[in-house]
Amino acid sequence: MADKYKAILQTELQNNDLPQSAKMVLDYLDKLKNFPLIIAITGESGSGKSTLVNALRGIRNRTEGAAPTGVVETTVEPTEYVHPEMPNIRIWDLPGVGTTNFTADKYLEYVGFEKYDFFIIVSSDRFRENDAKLAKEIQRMNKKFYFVRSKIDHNVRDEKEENPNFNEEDLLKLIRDNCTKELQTMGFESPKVFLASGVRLHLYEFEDLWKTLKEELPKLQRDALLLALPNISANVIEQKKKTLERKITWLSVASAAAGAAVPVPGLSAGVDLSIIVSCVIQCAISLGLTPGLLQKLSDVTGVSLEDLKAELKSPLAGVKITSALVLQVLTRSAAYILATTVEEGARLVPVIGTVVAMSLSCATTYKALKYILNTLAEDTQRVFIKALGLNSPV
Ligand SMILES: Nc1nc2c(ncn2[C@@H]2O[C@H](COP(=O)(O)OP(=O)(O)O)[C@@H](O)[C@H]2O)c(=O)[nH]1
Ligand SMILES: [Mg+2]
Repeated sequence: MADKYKAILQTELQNNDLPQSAKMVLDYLDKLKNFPLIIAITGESGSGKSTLVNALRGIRNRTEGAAPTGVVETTVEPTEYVHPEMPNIRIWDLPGVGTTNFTADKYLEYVGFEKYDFFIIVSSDRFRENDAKLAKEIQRMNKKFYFVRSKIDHNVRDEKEENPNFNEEDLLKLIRDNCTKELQTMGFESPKVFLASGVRLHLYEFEDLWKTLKEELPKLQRDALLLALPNISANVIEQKKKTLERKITWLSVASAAAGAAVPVPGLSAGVDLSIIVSCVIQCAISLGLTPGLLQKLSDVTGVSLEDLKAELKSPLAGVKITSALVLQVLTRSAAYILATTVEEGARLVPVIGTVVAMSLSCATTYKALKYILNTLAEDTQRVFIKALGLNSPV
């Protein structure tokens, strides 16, 4: 949590003004949820810009709501695509630099460069002069840019056809070195190029791009981007879990502080169920476990929805999350936690079934939430492996 908020919150808690503290935390979390991150995807026509826009939004080309893609340039003016689950993340599909007849400075003016947080310049073969001019102009405007060399899956496939014993690492190095050299001759001292495939984000170096963004973006944007990112690796899923864990900690404080007046049967009189429910929903969305997101994953990977669902163990995964369901799972998880925590378990729950009848402490609710998150994250890891297993790399 931002230090400023932390300090104020501490004071509020010391003064024991719980409703005020709850408001603080909720305001902060709201800010996090609504903090805008605006990404521009640019490059030559046909380089794979629109495909990358779709991949970042977790949807397949040519499905409903997807940015139009194809061999013919389809984007003639900047088009905004809102992330389907996180409306604060906006990805702009910009027209191909070469298609507009603008010089780099006029192009940037035309696309309204001020509003973007950073640019991704996509190229599917050589980086062209246009790309370099654009990058320099972006730099001159004090904005950040990243080079992405796309369609690497094609290069790998083509090379494999010609030489089945080829070494993928060698090929990737060759492509990377080539791109770097080109950009160096165009005046970039040590350009960073990320090799990627817009149709298979989990392969190659897309994760490295994300890691770089993580280091360079301000904290609020970093967390927003992480939670919106498709599950491209086990590591990304683990980091999502950690980020959500931090949110749970703060939401528990808020829930405990705000909930005093909203007692729910089975739950501590001091816990606000609506805050807990929205927290669980947010976890399911970020981890890609809502029915809609599982369907999209099935569309993107070609693995059937049934096969993906077979990997789910949490009763909150792949279903519509309601307050009643959350309460049920929460109390069941709490019973499990209390029963497996020797000291607490022995003292507090002689018979597991009675836990529903009694009130859960805020601390137990917090632990139960973390337990729920763990189970959801484990489901996500299994679904991720399943989704990749049948859709093996080229
Ligand atoms: N195999 C593969 N095809 C891609 C990739 N990126 C784009 N394409 C295909 O290349 C064509 C042009 O892509 P598009 O996203 O429309 O390019 P844009 O003009 O830069 O927006 C489309 O047919 C895409 O399906 C990629 O990384 N791998
Ligand atoms: Mg396009």
